[in-house]
Amino acid sequence: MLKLCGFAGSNYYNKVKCALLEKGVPFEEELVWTDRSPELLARSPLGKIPFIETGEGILCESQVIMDYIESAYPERPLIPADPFAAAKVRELVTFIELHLELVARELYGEAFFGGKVSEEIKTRTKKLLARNAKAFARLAKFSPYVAGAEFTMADCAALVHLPLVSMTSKAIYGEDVLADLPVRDYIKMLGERPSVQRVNADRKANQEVMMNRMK
Ligand SMILES: N[C@@H](CCC(=O)N[C@@H](CS)C(=O)NCC(=O)O)C(=O)O
Repeated sequence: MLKLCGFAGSNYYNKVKCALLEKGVPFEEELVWTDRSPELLARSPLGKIPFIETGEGILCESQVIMDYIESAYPERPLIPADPFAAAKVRELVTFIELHLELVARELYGEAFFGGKVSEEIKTRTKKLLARNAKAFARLAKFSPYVAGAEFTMADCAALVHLPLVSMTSKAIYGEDVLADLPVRDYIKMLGERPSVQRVNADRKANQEVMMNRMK
């Protein structure tokens, strides 16, 4: 059986978990914190989570894991069969992660963990986020799913990353960089899915554990 390793407070972990649940792939979870221990680095070369254990070995990088799951378990696909439509879904995932989540990540230290981010980084990130959010608005469909009529792996990504980007920009700049998009209604709609309810419940429980560890 596949083993998903990491912690449920992580957005990248939850993207993979959402896909496994949506597809009905049996899996177990192992709670792994990112402690940079030699044991962790032996399993995940950068000490990042998530990674998965398969019968053939370990895989890291959430999008690689998503693609592996998709080809190893083709039932209940999260990507269209048509090559161009499939590429449009992957384009959205890349766009959300590279141009929104990774940019906002520069600010997480201050937004969520009591740290301080330099004014220089805040100014640079603000410009980038504003530009990238406008570009994302040109790509995203929200009709009703982020890539169009079907639930796809892009929704697994949007579900976990977009609220973080909104929360971060609100915390640091006092305004939601995604305010012009129907993110709130979209996330509410996704919240009706059993997979999303499980992901959210486990995330909340894990976040409490995480906060207690940090005390
Ligand atoms: N590109 C990676 C990003 C994963 C990632 O950033 N994970 C975070 C948790 S949300 C992590 O492991 N952080 C610890 C670290 O960077 O040392 C993926 O898609 O899996």
